[in-house]
Amino acid sequence: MTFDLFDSLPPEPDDDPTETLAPGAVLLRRFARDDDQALLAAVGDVTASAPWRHLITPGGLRMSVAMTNCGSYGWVSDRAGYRYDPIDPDSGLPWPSLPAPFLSLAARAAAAGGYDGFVPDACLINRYLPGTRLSLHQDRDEQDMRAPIVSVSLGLPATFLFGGLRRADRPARVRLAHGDVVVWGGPSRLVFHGIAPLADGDHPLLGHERINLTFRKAR
Ligand code: MD3
Ligand code: FE
Repeated sequence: MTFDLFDSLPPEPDDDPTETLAPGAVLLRRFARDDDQALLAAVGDVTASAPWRHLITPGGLRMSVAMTNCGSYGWVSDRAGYRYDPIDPDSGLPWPSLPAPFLSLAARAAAAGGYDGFVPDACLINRYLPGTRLSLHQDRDEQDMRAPIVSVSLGLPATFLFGGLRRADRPARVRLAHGDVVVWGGPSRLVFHGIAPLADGDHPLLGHERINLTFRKAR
């Protein structure tokens, strides 16, 4: 007998904006649409203080995703490893604080996904251009795995790769479009996941870019 995250899910209509992808993983389609301009203005404020950068993996490879952070902690990677750091290593200053529209959206989305009282202390912001990819990984640098991660997709659509609890589990493919929010908690908190190489396109607000926000409780 093998345990399969995708077993025993009831079928749901495709136009339902709320879809359970797996136990603990809830897709809220277009949930952030009405907030897109406020969210993107706040991303601009954050990147004015903490500019986009390409982190180096512990193995010495430059990530194709450009990243920055806001909140009390930022996720960083370098030759020494992965960690949450209260200081932006590029500036030597604390990361910009979480903008009000970020906190509001994260709390509303988490509640809609079944997590009341979610207060993130970190937001990793990822920027994709055509061809950018994010290889299969787990998010396991956070202290409290009972807290969910809330992700917000903006701009060009992406193919999200949604695997299982083992790296070798073959990932399902889920399209994430502008304004889509996913709440990842419970049994889905430690699944392997990634983003397939971004296809080119032209988004009315973001042109050739995709931006992803992930709200986390790091400590
Ligand atoms: C499932 N970001 O920042 S968002 C990441 O689109 C990350 O930039 C991707 O993976 C992106 O770590 C995917 C969806 C996502 C984010 C975090 C998760 C799915 C997750 C954590 C646990 C399980
Ligand atoms: Fe991740």
